Amino acid sequence: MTTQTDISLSDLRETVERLALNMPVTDMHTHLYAPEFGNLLLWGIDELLTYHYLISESFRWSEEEYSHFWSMSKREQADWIWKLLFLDHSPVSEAATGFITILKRLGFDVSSRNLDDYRQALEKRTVHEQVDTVMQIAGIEKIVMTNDPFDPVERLVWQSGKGKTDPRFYAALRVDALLGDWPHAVSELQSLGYDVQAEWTERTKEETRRFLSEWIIRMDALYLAVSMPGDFKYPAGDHRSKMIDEVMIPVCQELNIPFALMIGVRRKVNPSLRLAGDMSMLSDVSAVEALCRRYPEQKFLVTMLARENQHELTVLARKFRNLMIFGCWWFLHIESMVEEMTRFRLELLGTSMIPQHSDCRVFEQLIYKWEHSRRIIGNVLADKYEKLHQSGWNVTEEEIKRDLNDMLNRNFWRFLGKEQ
Ligand code: HDL
Ligand code: ZN
Repeated sequence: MTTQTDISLSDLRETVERLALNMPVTDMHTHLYAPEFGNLLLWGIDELLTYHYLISESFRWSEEEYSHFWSMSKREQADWIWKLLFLDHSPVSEAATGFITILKRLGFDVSSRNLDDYRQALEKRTVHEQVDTVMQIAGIEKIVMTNDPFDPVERLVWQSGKGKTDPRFYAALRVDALLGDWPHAVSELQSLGYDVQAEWTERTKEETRRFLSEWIIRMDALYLAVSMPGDFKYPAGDHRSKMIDEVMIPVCQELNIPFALMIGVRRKVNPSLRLAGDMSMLSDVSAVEALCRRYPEQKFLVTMLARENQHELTVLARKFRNLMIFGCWWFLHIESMVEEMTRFRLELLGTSMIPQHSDCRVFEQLIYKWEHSRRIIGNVLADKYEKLHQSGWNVTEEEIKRDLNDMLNRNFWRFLGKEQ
């Protein structure tokens, strides 16, 4: 029995915060790429400022023509956003404050507000240096990418065999079009040499399963992922239900990987905003319930986008051990929602959930998305430990580390059957 380090009540909160800030993390859903993916890996000041979250927030302050904005260079767009969201108005939104957190943690003089100084400092760095620096600052040990074989640029990287070069980066196969845009998926699959038709024939099912299996194996994908609008109903006898039942679940079971469902996005409600034009919508938790009940041996990673679905989804996770809820997704990745969701998830599930993923698109975002979340997760945990302490249950430093490691790493790897 190792000596457990008792902690006094007065030191408890500081100890939890320190451990929460320093626990290495597996970030199990991001849009980041390993350096081998070239320009798919976004980093640096202009990419950070033109993050789609900041684009939509900027347009609230401007009558600028959307088309004129999109005709600007990346640097001109970044200058426009910097003026509107940082100089003309205080950067108090989560994404704007996040940019300031990044500047600070990269060691820049935030008070100078000199964008060109920040740009010049980063322009002296290589992408490999920046990846190493940012992962070290943010305390990120492993990153799961979002990988799309229908993206011709990305496909080339995999076909060249360079996709799995960096051991810190893992793949997740993302196949929204198979569920949400079948006609497009058919033409893509045909162009890749799969014998599929729009009609739901046995051959088409067999070939679509072959496509998924071959890419999961090529990428060594940790899970199969889809995002869907909140109108997802299951079972429904529609294309989505047939694709899930007759193609996706069989492949996940054959290759023993989880199926990740990200539910509640309504795409392109304002097409002029492009990637920034998506919206959240209420979803039907009973669809997840039906899947978990129908496939008790299949592991489901699930996150939903509407705040209103979160409590019911958390209660559902109490009913199905093959359901692992994860993250505060997208519009929920704001401090107030991370606080609210982490608190009731802990109160309903204990530490048997994955409280956060970053969803980063630009590499340095790891710094703020994780620092803000770590502080909140630590603070909520400290509240719970203090309550235990007052009843005479004194958590030790080793137990705090265990709990944090479960939520920030091991729950994910254990759910994959790949205990780290
Ligand atoms: O579909 C998704 O995975 C979402 O995370 C979208 O990529 C969204 O644009 C996003 O970046 N959210 O954070
Ligand atoms: Zn995402």
